[in-house]
This record gives sequence, structure tokens and C-alpha cells, in this order.
Amino acid sequence: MRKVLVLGAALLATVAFAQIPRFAEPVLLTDNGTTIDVGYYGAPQMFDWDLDGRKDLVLGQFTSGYIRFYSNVGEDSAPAFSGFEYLRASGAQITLPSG
Ligand SMILES: [Ca+2]
Repeated sequence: MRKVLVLGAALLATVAFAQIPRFAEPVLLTDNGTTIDVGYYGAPQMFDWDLDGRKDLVLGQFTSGYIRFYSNVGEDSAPAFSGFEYLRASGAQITLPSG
């Protein structure tokens, strides 16, 4: 019983002193003023896909498994998007299985 209490106290101390993550308020991403919506379970990532120095949006779609690429035409501090294309490899549209 004593070992359980010591382990519990150590776990509690770890949780109490762990750094608590802080998140910014969520925002809806838009493409030419229209909210980007891929249904449910979208998988967004921001990184410089086309190597122009600005972080782009690469967005996976659960329902089809397609991957959208939105080039950032704004700045990293205020990204803006103007259309998207589906990512392709060797001429074929990339799809990822879901589930
Ligand atoms: Ca880019």
C-alpha cells in the first residue's frame, strides 16, 4: 500500500509541475473568403511545401483520402490562400486510406 501512495504522490507532483500547454484561439481558415471545409477529421499541416519561404497549408481529407495543397499567397503571420490543388505523384492523385 505504501508503494502505491509514493507512486501516486510522484505522479501527482509530475502532473502538478508539468508545463501546461497554452493554445491560441481557434480561427477558421478561408480560401478566397470562403471557409475551408473538408468535412470531418481534416488533417491540416503548415509548412513550406513549394519552398518559396512561406508556410503553405497541406490538408488531408478523411472521406476521400485526398490531400489538398493551398499555396500561401499571404505571409506566415497572416496566411492567405487562393485555391488549391490535389497533390499528385507520378501523375496520379495521392490518396491515403482512412481508418
Ligand atoms: Ca510556400
